Amino acid sequence: MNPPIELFTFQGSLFGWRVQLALAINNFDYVCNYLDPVKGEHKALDYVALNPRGKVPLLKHGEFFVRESIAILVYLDSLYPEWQLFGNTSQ
Ligand SMILES: N[C@@H](CCC(=O)N[C@@H](CS)C(=O)NCC(=O)O)C(=O)O
Repeated sequence: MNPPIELFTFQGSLFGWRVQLALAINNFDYVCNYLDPVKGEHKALDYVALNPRGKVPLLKHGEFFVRESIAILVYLDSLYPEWQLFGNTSQ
């Protein structure tokens, strides 16, 4: 996958797991950056520059950023029409 998918999350983040599960189900290659919430790494200036909400998960795909877990799943669906977590129909 070019550019690579990068995920920023915490160890044990339920919202991060949601995204990691979706990535794992389809064997997506991605780089996982674990931030340490105890050290406040999600509030550090370099991270807040990427995600002004100061939260995880954050998906970076090239210069495109998605900052909410469900939105990330929808974005992944849009990248891979052959893989549809949400499906294409109402059934
Ligand atoms: N609705 C957001 C929730 C994200 C969220 O609350 N993440 C938590 C970790 S599970 C977080 O970043 N907490 C740190 C903070 O709020 O300072 C999503 O689904 O992505």
